[in-house]
Amino acid sequence: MNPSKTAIGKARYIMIGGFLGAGKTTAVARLARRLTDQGRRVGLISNDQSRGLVDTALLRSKGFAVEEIAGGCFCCRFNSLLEAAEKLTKETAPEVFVAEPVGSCTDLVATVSYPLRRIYGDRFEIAPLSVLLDPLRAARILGLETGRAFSEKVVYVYRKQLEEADAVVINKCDALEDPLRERLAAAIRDSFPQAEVFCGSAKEGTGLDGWFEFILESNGRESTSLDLDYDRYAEGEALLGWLNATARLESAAPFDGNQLLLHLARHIRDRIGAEGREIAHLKMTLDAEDGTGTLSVVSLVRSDGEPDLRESLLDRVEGGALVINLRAEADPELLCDAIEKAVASLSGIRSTIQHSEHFRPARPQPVHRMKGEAL
Ligand SMILES: Nc1nc2c(ncn2[C@@H]2O[C@H](COP(=O)(O)OP(=O)(O)O)[C@@H](O)[C@H]2O)c(=O)[nH]1
Ligand SMILES: [Mg+2]
Repeated sequence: MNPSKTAIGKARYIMIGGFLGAGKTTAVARLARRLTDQGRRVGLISNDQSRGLVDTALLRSKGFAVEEIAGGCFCCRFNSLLEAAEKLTKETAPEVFVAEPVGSCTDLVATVSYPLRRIYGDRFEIAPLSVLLDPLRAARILGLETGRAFSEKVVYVYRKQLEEADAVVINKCDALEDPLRERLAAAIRDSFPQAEVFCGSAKEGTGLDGWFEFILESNGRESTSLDLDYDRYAEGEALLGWLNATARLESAAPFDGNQLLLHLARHIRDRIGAEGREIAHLKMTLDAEDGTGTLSVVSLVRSDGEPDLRESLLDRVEGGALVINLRAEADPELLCDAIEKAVASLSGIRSTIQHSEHFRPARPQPVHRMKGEAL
């Protein structure tokens, strides 16, 4: 990477998109670590439809400067995005911003990249838009594999994300057989020929160099104009139920916080799976608040998957703060019920839910929407 490619006084703005559970936050952390190790200043921006984000807690626990935009996606909270960048600039003067949009969001080029470049081009240098994907999810959606999938309107949003990507990153290659990776890459090149295709593992930090070079050195295309039906987009997004909750756990006897999160994840999965509903991403953190800054973090990205313990607490704990973010193609009431029953199933642990909200995302109403310029 050549730092001199960033124009003096301008910060590079990199957006890493992709559907829920694709590995965006893992990739953001990986890129931020790479840049930090090179002595470059980085500011991260997380985003969600509501507050109390696992992603923000996870990225902060790694020591990065993070601003969170809650209550709507970047396109609908465009001014909050600018404020977040300003706040980070005051605190740490980042040379590179890395932003993670909401995983059910699309039309980011028209509503975020173009407005940033055309109105605030003196402050930001806009990188190509990346869209990460989970290979098994993508293989099911593109018809390469059978298995549980989302309904057609959710798939519409998923495909639109890929249609506007400058770079498609087939993530999780560490857990992927070569033949499927090749079939997937060929299907993506065929269906989304505008995109550069990369394969790598954000989790292991392997195979990412070509992609990082692309987003750190190239500029996004100016010609993309996504043909998007906002009614279908809104309907697809609203099929996803959303739940964010926080709870306080207390126990007289020390317990294993990592096992507790895995137990909760399986309980929630089984309840939602029993209704034939598909989980997009369930993620939870347990912060023992013991001053060490370590967290237990568990994710689950399918109703027929196994929960992944991605960060662990080393010692047994006597309590702590539990954060739950659940997104699934299901009635939000079902999500709420699944969470309450899972928390109630914890034996010997007193739990108090402190904050809980569940809803369907509202229709996206972007602040700006700009067309690509004809080549
Ligand atoms: N095997 C594997 N798992 C990954 C990789 N990247 C992310 N994950 C896992 O995928 C799940 C979702 O990751 P996350 O970064 O939160 O996805 P996001 O919703 O797109 O931000 C977590 O369990 C991660 O540990 C990868 O490269 N390989
Ligand atoms: Mg994330």
